[in-house]
Amino acid sequence: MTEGIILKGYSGFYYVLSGEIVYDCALRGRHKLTKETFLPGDRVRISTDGSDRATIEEVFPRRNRLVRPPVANVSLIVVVLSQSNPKPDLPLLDRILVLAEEEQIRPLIVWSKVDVGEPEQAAILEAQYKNTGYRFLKTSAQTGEGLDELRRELVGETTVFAGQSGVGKTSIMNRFLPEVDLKTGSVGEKGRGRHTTRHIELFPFVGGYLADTPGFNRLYLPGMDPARLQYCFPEFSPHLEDCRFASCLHRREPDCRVKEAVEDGLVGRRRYENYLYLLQELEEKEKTYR
Ligand SMILES: Nc1nc2c(ncn2[C@@H]2O[C@H](COP(=O)(O)OP(=O)(O)OP(=O)(O)O)[C@@H](O)[C@H]2O)c(=O)[nH]1
Ligand SMILES: [Mg+2]
Ligand SMILES: [Zn+2]
Repeated sequence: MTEGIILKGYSGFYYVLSGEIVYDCALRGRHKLTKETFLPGDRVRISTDGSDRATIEEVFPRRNRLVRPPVANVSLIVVVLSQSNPKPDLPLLDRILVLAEEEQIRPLIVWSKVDVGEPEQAAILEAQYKNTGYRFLKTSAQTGEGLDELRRELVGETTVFAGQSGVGKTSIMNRFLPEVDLKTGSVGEKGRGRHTTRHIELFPFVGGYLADTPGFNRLYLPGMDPARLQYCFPEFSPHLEDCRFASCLHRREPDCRVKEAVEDGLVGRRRYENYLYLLQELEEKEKTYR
């Protein structure tokens, strides 16, 4: 018996890394019957017969799981925003950040393509995130700028690269894993550059793992209590206790300290507007399911 991590699954079989060896694994009978799916990132116990084939005997409890991409035990989400083309989609970024907060995954925001973009525009957008505590890094897969700094952030982490299609997620990963040579696309070209990345696989890297994600331009929040949304905006937290009403959702209630913080420039206005938008979306979802 030995322990390992699922790197990739394919029609009922799994590649499991244990030590230096990648085992080709089938499931033990009872796991085949339960419809539960195992994901890249799952920690497992396997039995081997001395060859490179093995059987998954047991799956350990997960710390978390993402639906998109389907990966378990994620500790870091690198959200990639292009400083050039495609234009940064802040509502999408905020959705990913809310998801990360909900799943207790540390987010790191990476500006890509800084060799071609406009730093002034990036700085304006970044100002929206003051007092969030989120870190921003600048990178270019073209020139290599910022990649050493990014690599240091990835040590020991199970990292998912997320963000719009065409921002350069796969290009960054290829700089880190040149031997893998993942397929990249080009922005704007018909049929290419859009969702070039399809398969989910974890790649060992600096003591942790990296997963690429097919770009998405739409992301729905999971069903969550609308009252929890405020806690997914870290820059709100110093103000939440001081609103007049304990039940304040920071919308039209009087004496709302969050709204004051927006007026005082302590909370980014676009962040606040995205909060209101997501709040409404969650409330509508609640109505439909009730
Ligand atoms: N100038 C410049 N172009 C880049 C950079 N990184 C990526 N690109 C280009 O941007 C395009 C898209 O890059 P990808 O790495 O495929 O983007 P992606 O985020 O993986 O896209 P999806 O897989 O569709 O989600 C390609 O044409 C890349 O050559 C960069 O740092 N600088
Ligand atoms: Mg890609
Ligand atoms: Zn309030």
